[in-house]
Parts: sequence; C-alpha cells; structure tokens
Amino acid sequence: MNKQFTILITGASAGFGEATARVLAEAGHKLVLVARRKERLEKLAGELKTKVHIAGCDVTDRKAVERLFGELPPEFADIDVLVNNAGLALGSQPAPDANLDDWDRMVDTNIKGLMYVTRQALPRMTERGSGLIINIGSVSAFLPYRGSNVYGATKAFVRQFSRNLRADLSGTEVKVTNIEPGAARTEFSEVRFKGNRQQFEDYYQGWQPLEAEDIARTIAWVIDQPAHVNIDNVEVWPLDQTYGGAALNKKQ
Ligand code: NDP
Ligand code: 8X3
Repeated sequence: MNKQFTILITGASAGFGEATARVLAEAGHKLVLVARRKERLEKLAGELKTKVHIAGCDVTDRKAVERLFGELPPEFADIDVLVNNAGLALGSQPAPDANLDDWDRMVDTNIKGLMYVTRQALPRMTERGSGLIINIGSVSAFLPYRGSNVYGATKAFVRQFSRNLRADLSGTEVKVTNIEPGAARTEFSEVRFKGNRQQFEDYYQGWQPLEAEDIARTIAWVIDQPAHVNIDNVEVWPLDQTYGGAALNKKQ
C-alpha cells in the first residue's frame, strides 16, 4: 500500500463490508464504518488496529445520510474512498408471487441509499481533486435468473450509474469502479431467505461460493492502483458458478 486513505464503508457490520474493513485496517487506512447495527460496528472497531469512526445509519434515510456526513469528525471528514457496499436481496419468488414491500426495500437500499451516500461524498472529492467511488454491484446486473427480478434490476442500476458517474466526473480526477461479485457465502442469503437456515444451507450445498475476503482483496487491489488508472468494472465469480443457457419452455 502506497498511501494511507480515509475510507468510508457502508454495510460494514457483516459480510463484504466487515471483511473489507479488516483488510484495509491491516494496510493502515483510516476507516469510517457505517451500518444500522451500531453494536456490531463497535465490536469490530475494537478489534481493528487503526483509527476508526463508526456511525449507525440507515442509508435509506436521506436525512440520516446527510447527518452522517455533516457530523464526521474533522480528521475523518475528507473521504478519499467511498465503498458503497450496503445492500440486500429480499425473497426469491418469481415476480407474480413477490412481495411488493421487499421490492420497495431493495430499491430503497440498493438504489436510493447508494445515491444518497454518493451524492454526499462527491462534492468534497471534486473540490479536492481526488477520490474513488467503489460500488458493489453483482453479476445479477446482467445475468437473468428466476427470482432475481428486482434485485438484479437494482444491480443493473448500479452498473449504469457507475458508468454515468465516470462520464460526469471526466476531468475531475475522481475515479469510479463497479465490482460485480457472483454468489458468496455471507449473511446475504440469510437475509434473502428471511432467516430460513435450511434454505441457506441447501443453497450452498455441494459447490464452493466466494468468501467475503475474496471481495475485500479485490477492493484493496482497486484502491492500490496508481492515480492515473481507473478500474471501471470487475466481475468476480466463484469457479463453480457460470452462465446457464437460455431457458426453453418445451410444451411436450
Ligand atoms: P451481508 O448481508 O453480509 O451484509 C450486508 C450489509 O449491508 C450489512 O452490514 C448490513 O448492515 C448493511 N445494510 C443493509 N441494509 C442497510 C441499510 N438500510 N443501511 C445501512 N446498512 C445496511 O451481505 P454481503 O456482504 O454479501 O453484501 C454486501 C453487498 O454485496 C450488497 O450490496 C449485496 O447486494 C452485494 N452482493 C452480495 C453477493 C453475495 O452473494 N453475498 C454477491 C454479489 C453482490 P446492517 O444490517 O447492520 O444495517
Ligand atoms: C448476488 C449474486 O449470483 O446470487 O448478488 O445473484 S447472485
């Protein structure tokens, strides 16, 4: 690691975000850790040997996100890197059976939450003339599968928003990266299957998913690139997951 940065990670209380906090703390970066479950962040901060500021914040709450940035202590106020990681899938039913509240929450978190946090972070980056936004998308942005409906569509938003940000930020020295993981074993699937432990275990049975650390290392690698290099899009797949063919609805 060449430089020590101030890095804000949303969704740092579990999965990719927590693993990323651990990897980036080892490299000596200052961290701002954000999630709703503040007690988890407190425990994590206590284990990290770097300067950490924690903030309990629901990214779907626009005012709370504004407060989060407005109340950053001076030594954490200049965010060099934003890792927009907070997100979720809820439910895996095909669209006719899906729960509209689940759809709302995925849109609110994966799209609107990411928008709110990005909009708060950007002006200071452009004023300072440096910065990096790392968005956590998903292979579901472009890989249709049964039950992905709104979840995959929110990640398609993340993909295109990342590219549109690149266009807007041309000439500002602010970089944008979209990382698109395939299936990983984290609390993500507990949330998606609404705590159904059997469904969780069945899903991961017989193949090897990604681990949170695989994505944390990818994030650290993106951050390590020299100032003139922008990694635009990274797909990270488990070897055991790949494309299926187009589905045929054979009548007989
Ligand atoms: P986890 O469920 O393990 O972690 C999700 C994190 O997001 C938690 O820290 C949670 O914290 C936080 N979060 C959720 N909603 C909010 C909210 N409204 N406000 C603030 N924080 C919130 O999942 P992963 O680590 O696996 O997922 C992280 C990201 O990676 C997500 O965007 C997900 O879509 C994406 N992804 C995951 C894949 C996987 O297979 N696991 C594959 C591809 C992409 P808290 O509950 O404390 O608020
Ligand atoms: C989650 C990855 O493959 O379950 O974003 O859609 S996958």
